[in-house]
Order: sequence, then structure tokens, then C-alpha cells
Amino acid sequence: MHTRAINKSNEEFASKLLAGNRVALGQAITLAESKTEADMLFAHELLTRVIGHTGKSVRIGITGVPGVGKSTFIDAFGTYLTTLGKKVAVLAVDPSSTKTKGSILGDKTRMKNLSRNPNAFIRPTATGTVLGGVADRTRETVLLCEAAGFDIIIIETVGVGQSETTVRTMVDFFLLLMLAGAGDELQGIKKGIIEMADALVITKADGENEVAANQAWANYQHALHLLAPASSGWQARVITASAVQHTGIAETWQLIESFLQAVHLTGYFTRNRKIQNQTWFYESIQAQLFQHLHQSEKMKTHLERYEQEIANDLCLPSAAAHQLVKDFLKALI
Ligand SMILES: Nc1nc2c(ncn2[C@@H]2O[C@H](COP(=O)(O)OP(=O)(O)OP(=O)(O)O)[C@@H](O)[C@H]2O)c(=O)[nH]1
Ligand SMILES: [Mg+2]
Repeated sequence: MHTRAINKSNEEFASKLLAGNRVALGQAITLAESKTEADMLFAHELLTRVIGHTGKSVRIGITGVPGVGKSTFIDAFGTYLTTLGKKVAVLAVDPSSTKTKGSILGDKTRMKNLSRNPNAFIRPTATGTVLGGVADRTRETVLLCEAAGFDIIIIETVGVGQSETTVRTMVDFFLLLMLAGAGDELQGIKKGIIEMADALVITKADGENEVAANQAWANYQHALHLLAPASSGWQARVITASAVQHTGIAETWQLIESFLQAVHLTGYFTRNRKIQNQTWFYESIQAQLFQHLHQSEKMKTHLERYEQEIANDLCLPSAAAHQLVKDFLKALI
């Protein structure tokens, strides 16, 4: 989509977005995700206009290995939040991914209730290369959803790679979903992810699985107590939940509310948001510099030459990078 196609002034667009118009929100996200620089600038201008209306939501990251029950949990959890009068946006992110259109559609069908709920908005994040990187775009999408009046933003990511570390830097509360009856390694849970979590939810705690879920609850509760407290001062907790039987859903929200109360009191909430914005700034610089480097025709030949030399063990990667950056800076003058 191009700016021209939208055919309306930025001001009018901004007021539609602030009024919670879903079409405007969808278009704004598409613009932010666009590969065209003009679209990106349009989105930046729009965001600058509405920035005073952002930042008021609760941003929750939800991660877990494929099949752990993320989509089903979010469907139940999000629906519950709407019954409390909240407006819920769900962003599915997978920066490394190659997720096809089919599986994104699959996600929507697994969030059957939420996708039909007028107080919910579900949006998969565009994958592949976009200007400045996917993380940047997701952060902008969060702000756009906030401007459109969403109170809770859920960012879903698959907990097997780099993406959850990135998502951790965008959210206030980080929830790790786990299966009972399998070790962390067996589940493909990377070391360090548990340490990043503010809460663990043992999923599918129903039927035959209930006993194992309770056992896992006790084990993880014990393991968490052995960890040093997080910089937020919050002691991570474990909950068992069944999205099918709707147990552990309200408890999860209560836990998040206690967390919010605690971190607002200590000032950590605001401090953390500020740190996250700094992180965004520096990551964005890095991504944009890299993008410019890649787009430069002149540097392309240099890049290819160094790649060849590295492949043939003719030069040290760090030395090549040093020289390349020097050449790039020289080319800019
Ligand atoms: N018994 C039971 N089954 C569940 C529950 N939650 C999810 N499931 C089932 O587990 C399977 C995977 O659930 P999803 O919600 O799609 O899992 P996911 O983590 O989103 O998976 P990916 O999107 O592939 O990463 C589905 O067949 C669900 O029906 C639950 O609370 N109880
Ligand atoms: Mg899913």
C-alpha cells in the first residue's frame, strides 16, 4: 500500500486512529511495515502526531514452544480481559520466521472467540526484511494500537529462538507457557528464558494431564525460588491453567495486576519503559545503518569481495568488518 492509496491527510488519519477506527489502525500498521521509505516516513509522522496518546496500555509478552497452547491460551485470556471491559490487541511476532500465510490464518482460527470479538484486534506481524527491522515495526505497532485505544497489548512469540529476547525488551510483563511432564531441554526451552519470565503458566492442566501439571507447578515453583530476584524486584510465580476448562485465566490476570501494582509503587515500571525506549533508539540506529550499508551499490561489491575472502579463509571476519565500515564512512563524505 502506498501513501497515495490512502488518500487522506495525515491529520484526518490521526483522528480516525484516535477514535479507534480499525480500518485506519490496520492501514497505519501496514504503512509502518512497508518496505517503501515514503510509507515509513508517513507512519513516523502519524506516530509523532499521536505519541501523546500512547504508552498507557499494559504490554504483555507471551512465549512458549510450538504446540504449548499459546494461541488457545490467548484466546481464553484475551476474551476474559474483554469481559472486564478491556480492549485487547494481539500481535503475533516471529522475527526469524518464515511463517506462511496459511499458518497465520491457522492462528486466527485458533483464536476463534477473540477474532470475532469487537473489543479485540489480532494482527500477525509482517515477516521478512522491512526497513529498520521487524522489532522496530512491532514497537511502532504497539504504539499505534495504544493510540487506537487498546488497553492490553499481547505480543505472542515462539520461544525457541532469538525472538523472545527481543520481545522481552518491548513488554512490561513476560509470560512463559510450559508443558508438564517434559524437561525444559526436551521442550526446546532455551536456558535463560525461564530467568526472563515474570510468570510461568503450565498449560493444558486438565484431564489426564492435571496430575502432571500440578507436579510441574511444584517443581517450577521451587526452581524459581532458587533464582536471584529480577531487577524489577518481582518474584516470578507459577500458575497452572487450562484454556479448555478456563482455569488459571483469571489468576493470570490477577498476578499481572499485583505485578503492576508493585512496579508502579517502586517506580520500576516507568524506569523500565525509559530503558526500553533507549534500547529501541540504539537498535534502530544499528538496523538503519545496516540497511544503508546493504542498499549502497558501491558497498555491495565490497561486501561480496569480503564475503568471498572470508569463505576462502583469506581474511579475518572482524578485520574485514573494520575495513568495510571505514570504507563505508569514507564513501559517505
Ligand atoms: N487439553 C487441552 N488442550 C489444549 C489446551 N490448550 C491448547 N490445547 C491444544 O494444544 C494444541 C496446540 O495449541 P495452540 O494453541 O495452537 O498452540 P501454540 O502454542 O499456539 O502453537 P504454535 O502456534 O504452533 O506455536 C491444540 O491442539 C490445542 O487444542 C488446553 O488448555 N487443554
Ligand atoms: Mg499459535
